[in-house]
Amino acid sequence: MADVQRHPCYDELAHEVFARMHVAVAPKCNINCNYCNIKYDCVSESRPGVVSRVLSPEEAYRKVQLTAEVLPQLTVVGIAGPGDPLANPVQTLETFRLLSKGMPDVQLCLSTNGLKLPDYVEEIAGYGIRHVTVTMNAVDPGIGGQIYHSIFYRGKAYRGAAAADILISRQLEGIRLTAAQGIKVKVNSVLIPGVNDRHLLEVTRAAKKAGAFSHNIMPLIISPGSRFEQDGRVPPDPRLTLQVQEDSADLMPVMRHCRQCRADAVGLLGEDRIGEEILTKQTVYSPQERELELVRLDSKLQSRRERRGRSSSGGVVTRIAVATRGGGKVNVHFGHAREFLIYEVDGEASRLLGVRKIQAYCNGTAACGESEPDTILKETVDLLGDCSMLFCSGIGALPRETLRKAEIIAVVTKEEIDTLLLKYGRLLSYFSSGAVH
Ligand code: CLF
Ligand code: SF4
Repeated sequence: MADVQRHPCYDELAHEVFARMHVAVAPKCNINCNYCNIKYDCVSESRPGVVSRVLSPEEAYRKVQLTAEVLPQLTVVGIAGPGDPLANPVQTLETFRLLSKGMPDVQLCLSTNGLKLPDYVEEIAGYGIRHVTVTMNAVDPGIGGQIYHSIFYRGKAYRGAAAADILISRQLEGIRLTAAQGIKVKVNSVLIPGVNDRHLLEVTRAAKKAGAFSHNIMPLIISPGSRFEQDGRVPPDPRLTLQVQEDSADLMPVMRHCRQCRADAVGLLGEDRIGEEILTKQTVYSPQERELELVRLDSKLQSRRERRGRSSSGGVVTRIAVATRGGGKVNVHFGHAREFLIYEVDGEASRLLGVRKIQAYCNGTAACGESEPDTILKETVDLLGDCSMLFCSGIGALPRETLRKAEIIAVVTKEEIDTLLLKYGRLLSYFSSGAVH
């Protein structure tokens, strides 16, 4: 099996079929990002750095074993926090040691800020870790100094640009050394409007030169209580995120389907099941049954690859929003959606442009019974303003009408996304081309 084909983050189509699990064994961090506050814990919020409980390596190992028995599509186990995994090297490496010895059929994944990455490349390679992500938001210390408040390095604290200078050189060195081991290195960057939006192309260039394999540019999520919240900073407009991603995509592959997961996320991307709930009321798979299920999923993925692999007709291009919690199907009611996948389609081909996160419109109050759209509905419709169609598993009269006024057709369906994109892509292309008068 090739390195990335069962990795839901490294392979875009694999995320519809295969699941990942984060084990939160790393509580401490050695840097202070201005958008982060790792003390804040809220299970209804999805963002990096948040967990419900920190596990010991033994607890983490046991949890992965139990989860693999009920979630046969689990192929990747990652350590991504809630602090920095390599600022907690004993816990992180012991967890990887237990997993590499006891569960050789799961791929191991590490996500780090990179400050200590050069010190641990040998151990990382030794435990068979094939995927490493480095979060690198700048390659210019002046810009980095606006993003990192401070770092703690070799017993000393550094601030601002001096901190960023050390961090950036350690990140680039870590990427070079890790990639030289044949490990797939992905770079994550947080897009911060007014700070690094015009600089991320430089980050892509530097990451590529150092040996990284892809770049994941994620819109800023501001933690409550963080310095950026106090400064009144705001997340980027989705159109800015898309533009920055498109610019970088000219240089190297760009990840479009990141869900900015919690440090204890479990499941398909977009369908997180937190805590113990996943371990209850599930069918238990033996190792042989798990292997058979994985082979079945490989062939399901292969047929999706063939369908998506069609080449573009070069015809009229239009955008479609999809409400899904994963599995390649439309399976979320408009009012419950916390994110939409945005696809670009023409008569023959489709490509994922990105994920747009929103506040769910239906919050248990009487919003659906209102006669006028509330702020959340208006913001959601505005966010989808560049789409001509929306697929969801259900929708109320008011949101449907509000979308219609914005010239977005809502289609209620539970079909496979691939089939729908092809069907409606052809239809939209046919009408937009002026074939019908
Ligand atoms: Fe986890 Fe990260 Fe590994 Fe994936 S997440 S450590 S590479 S297994 Fe994935 Fe989540 Fe985005 Fe990370 S969707 S935040 S990129
Ligand atoms: Fe928070 Fe991660 Fe930055 Fe550490 S590296 S401060 S955990 S966002």
